[in-house]
Amino acid sequence: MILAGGQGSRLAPLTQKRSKPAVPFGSKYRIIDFAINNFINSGLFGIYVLTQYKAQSLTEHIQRGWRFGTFLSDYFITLVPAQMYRIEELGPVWYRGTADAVYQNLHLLDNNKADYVAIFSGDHIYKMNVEHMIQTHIDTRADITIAAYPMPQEQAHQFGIMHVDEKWKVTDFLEKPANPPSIPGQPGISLTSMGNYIFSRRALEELLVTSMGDGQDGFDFGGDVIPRALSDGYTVMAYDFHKNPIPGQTGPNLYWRDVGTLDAYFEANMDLVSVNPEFGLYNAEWPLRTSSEFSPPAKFVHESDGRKGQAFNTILAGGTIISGGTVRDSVLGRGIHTHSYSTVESCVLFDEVEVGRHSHLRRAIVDKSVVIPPGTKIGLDLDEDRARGFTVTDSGVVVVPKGYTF
Ligand code: ADQ
Ligand code: ADP
Repeated sequence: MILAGGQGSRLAPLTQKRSKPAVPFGSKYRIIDFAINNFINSGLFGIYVLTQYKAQSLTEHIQRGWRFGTFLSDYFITLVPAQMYRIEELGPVWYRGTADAVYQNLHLLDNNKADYVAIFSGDHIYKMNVEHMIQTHIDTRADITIAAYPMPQEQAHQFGIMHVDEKWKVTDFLEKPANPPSIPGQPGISLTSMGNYIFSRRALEELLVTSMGDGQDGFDFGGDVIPRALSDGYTVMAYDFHKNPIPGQTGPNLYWRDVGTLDAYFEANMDLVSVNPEFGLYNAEWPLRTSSEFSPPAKFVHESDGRKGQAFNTILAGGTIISGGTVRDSVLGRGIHTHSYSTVESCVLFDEVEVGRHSHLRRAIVDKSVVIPPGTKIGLDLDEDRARGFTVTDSGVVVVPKGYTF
């Protein structure tokens, strides 16, 4: 099960019309693609995607791009919007939180005779061999296994924090504590929950029925179900993400990003166009699939009068035309058209953005379907950008919302 109902309000305006997992990332991907690829590359082919908030874009992306064969009934990616299956018991409520989203769909487990259930967040950029985590869960005879990522203490207050013993058995779980405690023996480092869980089926059913039934402490895994599992004596293990083996990749698995803020989102995109990215897109043993849409080949146009269409340290997708202008250090989606004498530097352009002649864009994120008129400057005078109603982040990244008209 992939939890994909998150609002992602700190990513606004990119999430004004779509949920966080549907936000484009890295030219042709959507954030949710990384979670789905983790499941598929781990040999897990029965996938439910639980959606709620502004799900239309996500729904269309999954329907268009992610389909298995039609005759193998246990190979599926199925969208599960909130649909009040428990209205008689709960009244007319949507998913009240992450655990409630699963609780309201527990009947799906009966369709699949599942012994173990992987419940993963659809919000993060990373590679993870889920099969290895499941095997570890089985080997340690855990009821619940939580993926764990060590992180500097000062950044950890936005996450669930685990205390573990020497065998990484979880002894305490604190959801977003103001002062995150450090791992015993490793001062300054906290062990954070990645929001990815393996549950043994019996434990999942028992815990959801007791904790969602009273709803005393909320309806989330981090805030409610995991603390209750500990107090009720279930075996909860932490799984060391750094030891997660990815085929075709050597050394510890280090890359996991929440991209929950515009600055984090921007930096993660810029990493992809650095000379040696931390996150590799080109590992043939860990293919990163996404919806394949028809688009013509990308084209670079060099005019005989010397106008060069050129791009450096840039990734771009089909249908893009770089005509007589320069693009550098940028992430371009599908169907971008940049015109002569334009400069695009350190930008993230979503699909169908047109950059007019003599325009200059620097450190900007431009959402889908925006026509930038000739001679426009974005990211050069931040006061002017604010006056136009653009979002300007703490680090000075300018965000132009979807469909903005100048
Ligand atoms: P949060 O970051 O607060 O903490 P949350 O908002 O609960 O995460 O979202 C987790 C996942 O569930 C996301 O993928 C989101 O899209 C999805 N989601 C949220 N609300 C949903 C709903 N009502 N229905 C369906 N899906 C929903 C969690 C944990 C922390 C952990 C961090 C790691 O609670 O302990 O550290 O994730 O990022
Ligand atoms: P994205 O920008 O994420 O690529 P699309 O432009 O493909 O999304 O839109 C996906 C779907 O989302 C559309 O078919 C439409 O139904 C819905 N949608 C997008 N924007 C709006 C809006 N402003 N109001 C209502 N629905 C919208």
